[in-house]
Amino acid sequence: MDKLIITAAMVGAEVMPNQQPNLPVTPEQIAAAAEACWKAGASICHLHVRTDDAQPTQSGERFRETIEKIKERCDIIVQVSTGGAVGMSAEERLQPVALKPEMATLSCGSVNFSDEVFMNDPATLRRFAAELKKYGVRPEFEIFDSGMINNAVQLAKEGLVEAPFHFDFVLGVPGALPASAKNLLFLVESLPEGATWSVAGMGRHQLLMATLAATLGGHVRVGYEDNIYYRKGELATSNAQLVERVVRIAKELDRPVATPDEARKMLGIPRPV
Ligand code: KMH
Ligand code: ZN
Repeated sequence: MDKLIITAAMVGAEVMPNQQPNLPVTPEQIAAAAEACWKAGASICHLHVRTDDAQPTQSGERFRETIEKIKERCDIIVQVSTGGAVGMSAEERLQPVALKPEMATLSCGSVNFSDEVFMNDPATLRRFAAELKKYGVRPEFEIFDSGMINNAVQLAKEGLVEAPFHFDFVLGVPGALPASAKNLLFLVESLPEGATWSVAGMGRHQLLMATLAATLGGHVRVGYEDNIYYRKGELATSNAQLVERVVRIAKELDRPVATPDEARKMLGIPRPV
């Protein structure tokens, strides 16, 4: 098995400080959280940013400031979100891509998202893929439901994305594919040859999905974006606490954890100069 890549999704666009008081909000808080997750064993941070009053924003300036602060502290791979928050326009969502981060997400289809719809029609997918290609940014395909794998394969057929392909299964969003072992296995078996994958389980599913991925040779995403609890009724004290638990599980499974440079190699990301 490859070494285990752990992604820390520390902020997201939905969780608010009144739900998780330790949610990092300012660029300084987010950078400190990224460093703590990196120290704990994360090699990628999946990045959303917020305004000072904790509202989700895709402001290029806010991303630039946050990424600079992260890079002052550690060499973790920065993966910007192009998903942003439900309802944002494509222009808004694409702003951080022009900063040429090492990675960005590419959501592979429209999906019900709690009581709303996260819109990613075919034209949007092509546009986002072309924009990532233009700036030399490696995509991570976000898969909320099984048909989305095929949408990613279609982008490859059209030459809009290039191998090696990395998928992230986001399982357990209300309205999308539930987080279960059966669904995860089906998704893994549906991937194109040679693709790597991680799983982000929502809420209480985060721990089980992470453990399954570590066991099956996949990779793991944890953090407040997807889950604010350490266990039932007990809020996690930090994003790093959630990373630390995955590292302990990996250790017990005899699966070494990848450094950022090892993850870059696996994902086809050139080492930053
Ligand atoms: N906030 C979700 C609507 C991504 O980061 O690319 C979309 C999302 C996916 O979080
Ligand atoms: Zn996200």
